[in-house]
Amino acid sequence: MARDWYDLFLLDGDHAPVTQTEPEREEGRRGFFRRLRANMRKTREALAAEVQATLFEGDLDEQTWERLEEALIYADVGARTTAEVVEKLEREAEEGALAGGEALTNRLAELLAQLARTGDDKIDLRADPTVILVVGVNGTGKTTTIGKLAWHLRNTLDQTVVVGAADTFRAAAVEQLERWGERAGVDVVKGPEGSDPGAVAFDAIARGRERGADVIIIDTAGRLHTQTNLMEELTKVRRVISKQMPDAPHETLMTVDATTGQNGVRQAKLFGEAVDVTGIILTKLDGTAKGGIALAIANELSIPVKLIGIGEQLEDLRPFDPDDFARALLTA
Ligand SMILES: Nc1nc2c(ncn2[C@@H]2O[C@H](COP(=O)(O)OP(=O)(O)OP(=O)(O)O)[C@@H](O)[C@H]2O)c(=O)[nH]1
Ligand SMILES: [Mg+2]
Repeated sequence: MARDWYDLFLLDGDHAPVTQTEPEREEGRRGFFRRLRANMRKTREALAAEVQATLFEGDLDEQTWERLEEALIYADVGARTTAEVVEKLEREAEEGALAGGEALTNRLAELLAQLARTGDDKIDLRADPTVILVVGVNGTGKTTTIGKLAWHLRNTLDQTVVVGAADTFRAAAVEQLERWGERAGVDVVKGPEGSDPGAVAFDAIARGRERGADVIIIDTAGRLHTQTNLMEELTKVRRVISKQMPDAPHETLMTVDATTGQNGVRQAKLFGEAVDVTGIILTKLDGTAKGGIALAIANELSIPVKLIGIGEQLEDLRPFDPDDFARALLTA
């Protein structure tokens, strides 16, 4: 069943944060899945209908597998991932291991999830404090995601959070983060407009340490992976952080907008080279019929997808669970 927040974060023994009973957690997980299915409606309607039509009707022949491949590629599952999965499914079907549309659909979901699963998809919060740097292309959802993440850390896991507004490019960016800070009940550290983003990151970490914060999250200005000078600026922010705290940033999370499709894979590669991205947050999955991109990214990059955004509400940021995700896309 779905991963919840307690499954995503690794916390040390002093924080025994699970305040819910097992049945409450189960209920929460079921709720997660229902909402995931509902919000992924666009992809599900496009993909599940086609998969059902292909796997439930008529004989399995060459055309079946071609049509299935087309449907998966249309949903942006990616050519490589699609080919791997369909080939396996075809082989297993020929061996007679899978009888009927339902068995085939379930197995397809399983195979997709297997490819998308990486061993290392937790967020380790055991460092004291843990520093999380958030990067990504303009408008991909960095600031709102930080707001939601801070809210969950504080309200679900009882963590003390300080957020650094190192997007010093626009005054509106700092105000946006401050509004989120108020909503989440966390401190926001800012500098004057146009100040050096590295200096703000430095101050945020200093303040976080002073206050005994558990987690410090640094927001950065959006930039294109092709803007060399801005990518260098990001490398510098990262360097300032590591100088101040040797193992930091403990996580560098990158937001990727799912509606940009395969371009997101390219963005992630280049950001990864500049700042050693340790996890992807795939946003706006609710707004696309091409939600298969989550599976392509998870399989084709060696960077795990840790969180997904499936809408604009607080509950719409959640841990990524490949099994649930594949099932939510394929079952009508
Ligand atoms: N539908 C939907 N909208 C989202 C999601 N995540 C973020 N958004 C919206 O995307 C828009 C941009 O989000 P921001 O958080 O400002 O993006 P940003 O990366 O900080 O942008 P810059 O700082 O300008 O680079 C906002 O309107 C968000 O509400 C999501 O998962 N689903
Ligand atoms: Mg922003």
